[in-house]
Amino acid sequence: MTSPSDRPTAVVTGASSGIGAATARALAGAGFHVVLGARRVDRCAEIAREIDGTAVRLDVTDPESVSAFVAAVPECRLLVNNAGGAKGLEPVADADEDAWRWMWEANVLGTLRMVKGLLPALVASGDGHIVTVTSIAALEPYDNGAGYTGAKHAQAMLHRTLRGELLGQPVRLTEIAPGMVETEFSLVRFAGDAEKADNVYRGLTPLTAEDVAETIVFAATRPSHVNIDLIVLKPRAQASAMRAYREE
Ligand code: 8X3
Repeated sequence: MTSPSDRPTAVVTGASSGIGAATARALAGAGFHVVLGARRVDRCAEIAREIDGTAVRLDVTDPESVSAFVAAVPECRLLVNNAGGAKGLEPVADADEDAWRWMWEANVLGTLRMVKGLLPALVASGDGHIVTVTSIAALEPYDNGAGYTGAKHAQAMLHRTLRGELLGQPVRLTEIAPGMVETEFSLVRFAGDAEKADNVYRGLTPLTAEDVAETIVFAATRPSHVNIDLIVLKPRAQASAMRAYREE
């Protein structure tokens, strides 16, 4: 695959919905050729048609899928590590090992695989940029969330380590750490239980996927010498992972 024009190429993982889909649209609006990767490639293809981008199937938990994806993307200026998520919300004493394993695979090893695969192209671009969507769960612990906060802390450490290791290389590194964003995130966390998912955002106005996408575009469109290290964004009604104000 080659870039269909002289637009710089941006890769967005987890691009079939939520923050990933909104970011793909926003980056296209900012002049990027966006390669959308996700397991649900049919949804990516619909968005790709809309924004003149490209859809490629991607499961970041599968090394072979990542290799095939990377082989289809010879040029890359911007990588947005957005794929990931949470499964479950229970005390450590009741932790489900399979859920923890998936969270590690999707958030940590998925990011590792994408970075390793696309780093040569990002360096070769002469002006590369890695944006990793972590979470406020990468900044603080919260009750019942150790599987997810542990994975997000590890993902953030991977990302932040690159900031030192890549010094002298033409690659910027931005971490985006959102709090409550109303997407499929909670539906996935609660295995499709819509009532539990809705309850997370009850009585307050959460961030939208577009709110997060706009911050990513802001970071990605600064001049090349400007590295936005970390953006933390939360709804006005949220002070921390465990403390929010809700209208009854
Ligand atoms: C999502 C935010 O607070 O549910 O990453 O962990 S939180």
